[in-house]
Amino acid sequence: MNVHAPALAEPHRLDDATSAFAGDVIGNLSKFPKKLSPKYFYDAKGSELFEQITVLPEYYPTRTELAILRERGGEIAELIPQGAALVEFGAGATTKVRLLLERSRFAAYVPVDISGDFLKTQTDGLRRDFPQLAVYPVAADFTTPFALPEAVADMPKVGFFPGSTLGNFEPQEAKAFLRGARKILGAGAQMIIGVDLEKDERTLYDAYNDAAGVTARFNLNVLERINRELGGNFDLSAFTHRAIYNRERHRIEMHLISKKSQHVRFLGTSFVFRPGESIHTENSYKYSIERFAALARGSGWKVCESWTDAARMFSVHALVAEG
Ligand code: AVI
Repeated sequence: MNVHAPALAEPHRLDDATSAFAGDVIGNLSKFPKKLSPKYFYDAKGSELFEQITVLPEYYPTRTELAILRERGGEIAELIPQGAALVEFGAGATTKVRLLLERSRFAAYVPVDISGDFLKTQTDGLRRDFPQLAVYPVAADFTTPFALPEAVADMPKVGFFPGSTLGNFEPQEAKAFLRGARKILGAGAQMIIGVDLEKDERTLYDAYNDAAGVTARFNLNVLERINRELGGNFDLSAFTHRAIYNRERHRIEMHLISKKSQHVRFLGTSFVFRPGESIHTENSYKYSIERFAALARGSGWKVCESWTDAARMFSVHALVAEG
Protein backbone atom coordinates (compact mmCIF):
# COMPACT_ATOMS: atom_id res chain seq x y z
CA MET A 1 0.00 0.00 0.00
CA ASN A 2 1.33 3.37 -0.97
CA VAL A 3 0.31 5.68 1.88
CA HIS A 4 2.80 8.10 3.36
CA ALA A 5 1.25 8.84 6.74
CA PRO A 6 2.73 6.42 9.27
CA ALA A 7 -0.45 6.53 11.39
CA LEU A 8 -2.32 4.99 8.46
CA ALA A 9 0.03 2.02 8.04
CA GLU A 10 -2.73 -0.13 9.54
CA PRO A 11 -5.90 1.02 7.81
CA HIS A 12 -8.22 -1.04 10.05
CA ARG A 13 -7.37 1.43 12.84
CA LEU A 14 -9.43 4.24 11.24
CA ASP A 15 -12.13 5.47 13.62
CA ASP A 16 -15.79 5.36 12.54
CA ALA A 17 -15.96 8.99 11.34
CA THR A 18 -12.72 8.63 9.32
CA SER A 19 -13.90 5.32 7.83
CA ALA A 20 -17.16 6.95 6.73
CA PHE A 21 -15.17 9.87 5.26
CA ALA A 22 -12.86 7.43 3.44
CA GLY A 23 -15.76 5.37 2.04
CA ASP A 24 -17.60 8.43 0.80
CA VAL A 25 -14.52 10.02 -0.76
CA ILE A 26 -13.40 6.81 -2.48
CA GLY A 27 -16.93 6.24 -3.83
CA ASN A 28 -17.34 9.78 -5.15
CA LEU A 29 -13.86 10.04 -6.69
CA SER A 30 -14.42 6.71 -8.46
CA LYS A 31 -17.46 8.12 -10.29
CA PHE A 32 -17.58 10.26 -13.39
CA PRO A 33 -17.95 13.19 -12.99
CA LYS A 34 -15.98 13.17 -9.74
CA LYS A 35 -17.41 14.96 -6.74
CA LEU A 36 -16.89 15.52 -3.00
CA SER A 37 -19.51 16.50 -0.43
CA PRO A 38 -19.21 20.13 0.79
CA LYS A 39 -19.67 18.89 4.35
CA TYR A 40 -16.00 17.84 4.31
CA PHE A 41 -14.83 21.45 3.99
CA TYR A 42 -15.37 22.06 7.68
CA ASP A 43 -12.48 20.54 9.58
CA ALA A 44 -10.67 22.96 11.97
CA LYS A 45 -8.69 24.60 9.14
CA GLY A 46 -11.70 24.75 6.78
CA SER A 47 -13.89 26.30 9.48
CA GLU A 48 -11.23 28.92 10.14
CA LEU A 49 -10.98 29.67 6.39
CA PHE A 50 -14.78 29.94 6.20
CA GLU A 51 -14.73 32.51 9.04
CA GLN A 52 -12.21 34.48 6.93
CA ILE A 53 -14.54 34.25 3.90
CA THR A 54 -17.41 35.77 5.88
CA VAL A 55 -15.52 39.06 6.27
CA LEU A 56 -14.14 39.32 2.71
CA PRO A 57 -15.23 42.48 0.84
CA GLU A 58 -16.64 40.38 -2.03
CA TYR A 59 -18.58 37.94 0.20
CA TYR A 60 -21.77 39.94 0.84
CA PRO A 61 -24.05 37.23 2.42
CA THR A 62 -22.84 37.35 6.03
CA ARG A 63 -22.73 41.11 6.50
CA THR A 64 -26.02 41.57 4.61
CA GLU A 65 -27.82 38.98 6.72
CA LEU A 66 -26.39 40.53 9.89
CA ALA A 67 -27.63 43.95 8.79
CA ILE A 68 -31.14 42.54 8.17
CA LEU A 69 -31.18 40.81 11.57
CA ARG A 70 -29.99 44.02 13.26
CA GLU A 71 -32.45 46.24 11.45
CA ARG A 72 -35.45 43.90 11.67
CA GLY A 73 -34.69 42.39 15.08
CA GLY A 74 -37.58 44.29 16.67
CA GLU A 75 -40.09 43.01 14.09
CA ILE A 76 -38.77 39.47 14.43
CA ALA A 77 -39.06 39.69 18.23
CA GLU A 78 -42.72 40.71 17.92
CA LEU A 79 -43.51 37.43 16.16
CA ILE A 80 -41.87 35.27 18.82
CA PRO A 81 -43.82 34.14 21.89
CA GLN A 82 -42.27 34.84 25.28
CA GLY A 83 -40.53 31.87 26.92
CA ALA A 84 -39.82 30.05 23.64
CA ALA A 85 -36.91 27.69 22.99
CA LEU A 86 -34.61 28.75 20.15
CA VAL A 87 -33.23 25.72 18.27
CA GLU A 88 -30.27 26.56 16.03
CA PHE A 89 -29.44 24.06 13.28
CA GLY A 90 -25.62 24.10 13.13
CA ALA A 91 -23.19 25.97 15.36
CA GLY A 92 -20.40 28.38 14.55
CA ALA A 93 -19.88 32.06 15.23
CA THR A 94 -22.55 33.27 17.68
CA THR A 95 -22.90 36.80 16.23
CA LYS A 96 -26.23 36.12 14.51
CA VAL A 97 -27.93 34.20 17.29
CA ARG A 98 -26.94 36.89 19.77
CA LEU A 99 -28.96 39.40 17.74
CA LEU A 100 -32.07 37.25 18.28
CA LEU A 101 -31.32 36.49 21.93
CA GLU A 102 -30.82 40.18 22.73
CA ARG A 103 -34.18 41.26 21.29
CA SER A 104 -36.56 38.37 22.16
CA ARG A 105 -37.18 36.80 25.56
CA PHE A 106 -36.21 33.20 24.92
CA ALA A 107 -36.25 30.82 27.89
CA ALA A 108 -33.88 28.32 26.31
CA TYR A 109 -31.34 27.96 23.54
CA VAL A 110 -30.63 24.59 21.90
CA PRO A 111 -27.62 24.64 19.52
CA VAL A 112 -27.43 21.45 17.45
CA ASP A 113 -24.14 20.50 15.80
CA ILE A 114 -22.18 17.39 14.99
CA SER A 115 -18.97 18.99 16.32
CA GLY A 116 -18.73 18.88 20.12
CA ASP A 117 -15.88 21.43 20.03
CA PHE A 118 -18.02 24.08 18.34
CA LEU A 119 -20.87 23.42 20.73
CA LYS A 120 -18.62 23.84 23.75
CA THR A 121 -17.17 27.20 22.60
CA GLN A 122 -20.58 28.49 21.60
CA THR A 123 -22.26 27.36 24.80
CA ASP A 124 -19.65 28.71 27.24
CA GLY A 125 -19.77 32.27 25.89
CA LEU A 126 -23.57 32.41 25.71
CA ARG A 127 -24.03 31.07 29.25
CA ARG A 128 -21.73 33.83 30.48
CA ASP A 129 -23.44 36.63 28.53
CA PHE A 130 -27.08 35.46 28.95
CA PRO A 131 -27.20 34.14 32.53
CA GLN A 132 -31.03 33.85 32.49
CA LEU A 133 -30.98 31.63 29.40
CA ALA A 134 -31.02 27.83 29.80
CA VAL A 135 -28.61 26.36 27.23
CA TYR A 136 -29.03 22.71 26.17
CA PRO A 137 -26.50 21.74 23.48
CA VAL A 138 -27.34 18.70 21.35
CA ALA A 139 -24.49 16.88 19.57
CA ALA A 140 -26.19 15.53 16.45
CA ASP A 141 -26.17 15.69 12.67
CA PHE A 142 -29.01 18.17 12.15
CA THR A 143 -29.81 16.79 8.68
CA THR A 144 -31.05 13.55 10.28
CA PRO A 145 -33.82 13.11 12.92
CA PHE A 146 -32.77 13.92 16.51
CA ALA A 147 -34.67 14.43 19.78
CA LEU A 148 -34.97 17.81 21.50
CA PRO A 149 -34.05 17.90 25.21
CA GLU A 150 -36.94 16.95 27.52
CA ALA A 151 -36.55 20.31 29.33
CA VAL A 152 -37.89 22.28 26.32
CA ALA A 153 -40.80 19.91 25.61
CA ASP A 154 -43.49 22.34 26.85
CA MET A 155 -41.96 25.52 25.41
CA PRO A 156 -42.98 27.06 22.06
CA LYS A 157 -40.23 26.25 19.53
CA VAL A 158 -38.46 28.58 17.13
CA GLY A 159 -35.93 27.11 14.68
CA PHE A 160 -32.99 29.21 13.45
CA PHE A 161 -31.10 28.35 10.25
CA PRO A 162 -29.07 31.38 9.13
CA GLY A 163 -26.27 31.84 6.60
CA SER A 164 -28.09 30.39 3.58
CA THR A 165 -26.72 26.98 4.52
CA LEU A 166 -29.95 25.73 2.93
CA GLY A 167 -28.39 26.80 -0.39
CA ASN A 168 -25.71 24.12 -0.03
CA PHE A 169 -28.40 21.43 -0.13
CA GLU A 170 -29.76 20.01 -3.38
CA PRO A 171 -33.42 21.07 -3.82
CA GLN A 172 -34.63 17.60 -2.67
CA GLU A 173 -32.33 17.74 0.35
CA ALA A 174 -33.55 21.26 1.17
CA LYS A 175 -37.12 19.98 1.12
CA ALA A 176 -36.19 16.99 3.30
CA PHE A 177 -34.38 19.26 5.76
CA LEU A 178 -37.35 21.64 6.08
CA ARG A 179 -39.76 18.70 6.50
CA GLY A 180 -37.48 17.15 9.12
CA ALA A 181 -37.16 20.45 11.02
CA ARG A 182 -40.97 20.80 10.98
CA LYS A 183 -41.26 17.33 12.52
CA ILE A 184 -38.57 17.93 15.16
CA LEU A 185 -39.91 21.36 16.20
CA GLY A 186 -43.53 20.18 16.21
CA ALA A 187 -46.96 21.74 15.67
CA GLY A 188 -47.18 25.52 16.06
CA ALA A 189 -43.40 25.98 15.62
CA GLN A 190 -41.77 28.90 13.89
CA MET A 191 -38.52 29.14 11.98
CA ILE A 192 -36.22 32.05 11.15
CA ILE A 193 -34.17 31.23 8.07
CA GLY A 194 -31.61 33.15 5.99
CA VAL A 195 -31.61 32.55 2.21
CA ASP A 196 -29.29 34.07 -0.40
CA LEU A 197 -31.00 35.64 -3.41
CA GLU A 198 -30.38 35.43 -7.12
CA LYS A 199 -28.68 38.53 -8.51
CA ASP A 200 -26.35 39.74 -11.24
CA GLU A 201 -23.70 37.27 -12.28
CA ARG A 202 -20.72 39.56 -11.57
CA THR A 203 -21.59 39.97 -7.88
CA LEU A 204 -22.14 36.22 -7.49
CA TYR A 205 -18.95 35.37 -9.37
CA ASP A 206 -16.83 37.75 -7.28
CA ALA A 207 -18.25 36.44 -3.99
CA TYR A 208 -16.81 32.98 -4.81
CA ASN A 209 -13.65 34.18 -6.58
CA ASP A 210 -12.25 36.68 -4.07
CA ALA A 211 -9.11 38.59 -4.97
CA ALA A 212 -7.26 37.42 -1.85
CA GLY A 213 -7.75 33.75 -2.82
CA VAL A 214 -9.32 32.68 0.49
CA THR A 215 -12.17 30.80 -1.23
CA ALA A 216 -9.59 28.98 -3.38
CA ARG A 217 -7.71 27.91 -0.22
CA PHE A 218 -11.03 26.85 1.39
CA ASN A 219 -11.83 24.72 -1.66
CA LEU A 220 -8.33 23.19 -1.90
CA ASN A 221 -8.33 22.41 1.84
CA VAL A 222 -10.59 19.43 1.18
CA LEU A 223 -7.71 17.79 -0.75
CA GLU A 224 -5.32 18.68 2.07
CA ARG A 225 -7.77 17.04 4.47
CA ILE A 226 -7.70 13.84 2.41
CA ASN A 227 -3.90 13.96 2.55
CA ARG A 228 -3.91 14.57 6.31
CA GLU A 229 -6.61 12.16 7.39
CA LEU A 230 -6.45 9.43 4.74
CA GLY A 231 -2.76 9.57 3.86
CA GLY A 232 -3.42 10.87 0.35
CA ASN A 233 -0.76 12.28 -1.96
CA PHE A 234 -2.73 15.08 -3.66
CA ASP A 235 -0.35 17.75 -5.00
CA LEU A 236 -2.37 20.89 -4.24
CA SER A 237 -0.41 22.95 -6.76
CA ALA A 238 -1.69 20.62 -9.52
CA PHE A 239 -5.33 21.64 -8.93
CA THR A 240 -7.00 24.98 -9.43
CA HIS A 241 -10.13 26.51 -7.85
CA ARG A 242 -13.03 27.28 -10.20
CA ALA A 243 -16.37 28.83 -9.23
CA ILE A 244 -18.99 29.60 -11.86
CA TYR A 245 -22.63 30.68 -11.81
CA ASN A 246 -24.98 28.18 -13.47
CA ARG A 247 -27.98 30.41 -14.20
CA GLU A 248 -30.21 27.62 -15.49
CA ARG A 249 -29.87 25.75 -12.20
CA HIS A 250 -29.74 28.93 -10.06
CA ARG A 251 -26.50 27.90 -8.40
CA ILE A 252 -22.85 28.72 -7.90
CA GLU A 253 -20.79 25.62 -8.59
CA MET A 254 -17.36 25.16 -7.06
CA HIS A 255 -14.91 22.80 -8.71
CA LEU A 256 -11.28 21.75 -8.32
CA ILE A 257 -9.73 21.36 -11.77
CA SER A 258 -6.81 19.07 -12.46
CA LYS A 259 -4.08 21.06 -14.23
CA LYS A 260 -2.54 17.96 -15.82
CA SER A 261 -2.79 14.25 -16.28
CA GLN A 262 -2.04 12.73 -12.87
CA HIS A 263 -2.57 9.80 -10.50
CA VAL A 264 -3.45 10.26 -6.85
CA ARG A 265 -3.35 7.47 -4.27
CA PHE A 266 -4.71 6.91 -0.81
CA LEU A 267 -5.76 3.90 1.24
CA GLY A 268 -4.53 1.56 -1.46
CA THR A 269 -6.73 3.07 -4.17
CA SER A 270 -5.46 4.97 -7.18
CA PHE A 271 -7.43 7.71 -8.97
CA VAL A 272 -6.67 8.95 -12.46
CA PHE A 273 -7.21 12.61 -13.40
CA ARG A 274 -7.23 13.86 -16.97
CA PRO A 275 -6.02 17.42 -17.72
CA GLY A 276 -8.96 19.79 -17.10
CA GLU A 277 -10.98 17.14 -15.23
CA SER A 278 -13.15 18.50 -12.42
CA ILE A 279 -13.99 17.44 -8.88
CA HIS A 280 -17.34 19.13 -8.18
CA THR A 281 -17.05 20.21 -4.53
CA GLU A 282 -20.05 22.45 -3.79
CA ASN A 283 -23.31 23.93 -5.04
CA SER A 284 -24.64 27.12 -3.51
CA TYR A 285 -28.24 27.57 -4.68
CA LYS A 286 -29.65 31.08 -4.95
CA TYR A 287 -33.39 31.58 -4.57
CA SER A 288 -35.98 34.18 -5.51
CA ILE A 289 -38.42 35.10 -2.74
CA GLU A 290 -41.15 33.26 -4.69
CA ARG A 291 -39.13 30.10 -5.32
CA PHE A 292 -38.17 29.94 -1.65
CA ALA A 293 -41.81 30.45 -0.55
CA ALA A 294 -42.86 27.59 -2.86
CA LEU A 295 -40.15 25.35 -1.39
CA ALA A 296 -41.27 26.20 2.16
CA ARG A 297 -44.93 25.59 1.26
CA GLY A 298 -44.10 22.19 -0.19
CA SER A 299 -42.24 21.27 3.02
CA GLY A 300 -44.83 21.93 5.74
CA TRP A 301 -44.17 25.65 6.34
CA LYS A 302 -45.86 28.91 5.45
CA VAL A 303 -43.88 32.12 4.98
CA CYS A 304 -45.37 34.63 7.36
CA GLU A 305 -42.88 37.49 6.82
CA SER A 306 -39.87 38.07 4.50
CA TRP A 307 -37.25 40.78 4.89
CA THR A 308 -34.50 41.82 2.49
CA ASP A 309 -31.87 44.55 2.38
CA ALA A 310 -32.48 47.57 0.12
CA ALA A 311 -30.44 46.06 -2.74
CA ARG A 312 -32.30 42.69 -2.43
CA MET A 313 -29.08 40.74 -2.03
CA PHE A 314 -30.19 38.45 0.81
CA SER A 315 -33.42 37.45 2.54
CA VAL A 316 -34.54 36.45 6.02
CA HIS A 317 -37.91 34.69 6.44
CA ALA A 318 -40.16 33.92 9.36
CA LEU A 319 -41.97 30.61 8.75
CA VAL A 320 -44.86 29.06 10.63
CA ALA A 321 -45.48 25.31 10.72
CA GLU A 322 -48.58 24.30 8.78
CA GLY A 323 -51.06 21.71 9.98
C1 AVI B 1 -21.87 27.95 4.15
N1 AVI B 1 -22.33 28.32 2.81
C2 AVI B 1 -23.65 28.99 2.87
C3 AVI B 1 -21.34 29.06 2.02
C4 AVI B 1 -21.94 29.48 0.64
O1 AVI B 1 -21.87 30.65 0.33
O2 AVI B 1 -22.48 28.62 -0.04
C5 AVI B 1 -20.09 28.23 1.81
C6 AVI B 1 -19.10 28.91 0.89
N2 AVI B 1 -18.52 28.35 -0.12
C7 AVI B 1 -17.70 29.20 -0.70
N3 AVI B 1 -17.77 30.34 -0.05
C8 AVI B 1 -18.65 30.18 0.97
